[in-house]
Amino acid sequence: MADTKIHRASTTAPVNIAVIKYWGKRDPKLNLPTNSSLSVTLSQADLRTHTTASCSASFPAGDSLLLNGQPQDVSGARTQACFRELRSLRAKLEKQDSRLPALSKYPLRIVSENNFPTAAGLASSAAGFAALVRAIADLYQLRESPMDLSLIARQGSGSACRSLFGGYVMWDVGLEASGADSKAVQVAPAEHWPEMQALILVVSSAKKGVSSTTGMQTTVATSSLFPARVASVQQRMEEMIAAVKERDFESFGRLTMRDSNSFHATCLDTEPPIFYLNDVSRAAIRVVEGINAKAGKIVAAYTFDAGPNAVIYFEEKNASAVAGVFKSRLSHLEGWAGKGEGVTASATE
Ligand code: 2P0
Repeated sequence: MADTKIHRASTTAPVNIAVIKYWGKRDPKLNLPTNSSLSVTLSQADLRTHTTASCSASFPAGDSLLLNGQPQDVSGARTQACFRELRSLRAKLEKQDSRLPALSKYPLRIVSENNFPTAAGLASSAAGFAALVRAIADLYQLRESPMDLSLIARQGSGSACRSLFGGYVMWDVGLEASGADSKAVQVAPAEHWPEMQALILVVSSAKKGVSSTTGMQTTVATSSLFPARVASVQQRMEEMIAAVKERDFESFGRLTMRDSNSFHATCLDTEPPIFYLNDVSRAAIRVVEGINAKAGKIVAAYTFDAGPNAVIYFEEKNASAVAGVFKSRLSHLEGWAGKGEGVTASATE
């Protein structure tokens, strides 16, 4: 009898915010980076993508994807690469066991919801592709590990490979031209550093002006500062891993802020220049500088992705000195007052 059943699996994936940034591809087709990166996974209670993948022989031909209720184009090379790799792993299982339904041949229907602004520099593509890959892998009952799946998610969006794990996650630059070793690994689980918190200042939920993909390609092609950044990032990576392992917040914070500034410096050095930070972002930097000066040490660390929103890391014991000060200082600024909102996320889970 024909299989007309609807097969379905649902999952969620968290947002990750890099403290050592990915910016630059050595292979744009395979999303192979120019340097390793490291991120902190945010709590899914606050920021996450929820995705349901279904497939059925009874669906009309063609794969589809709905994001926040809007149909998305799935014909792009990145989405296609994810679908192709996952189908091929499922087809292998079906070949080994002929009793399995031929899900690899059925049209896929993906439905995703973000509980945060899409494409506003809040790593939406990271959680989005990670959830898409995991939902289809679950639907297909694949046995691949999160590390194996990270190789697939990376092809959807580079930073997505880091959203398949909780805690502190490194994406290894890898050496191979095939990309087979450019995967994500967990450096430490969330429980390792439960004191870590993140305050997210949503300065603007508008879609960003220059997409990360275009921006980083232009930086690689035109910035003379960029090679210096790549040359220094590996050393910073090693120091960051040590800081996480030792729960050394001062080193973690110093390296986080240095790396964010180095990344935005290469953006400004790009032709034409890319401005992700705005006046509210710069005000947030000054507030962090003030908090740290008052404490006499680094108790708060800012980082900015491809947009003006700030993520401030701090330890729970300094919550009132950091989150409290932010709320009182920034509330008078235009762009923050009214539409600005702060989300305090437990940094990891
Ligand atoms: C990061 N960003 O490490 C850096 C910091 C933005 C600034 O990863 O082209 O959306 O899809 O591989 O992953 C954003 O880049 O780029 C990003 P693609 P992606 O989080």
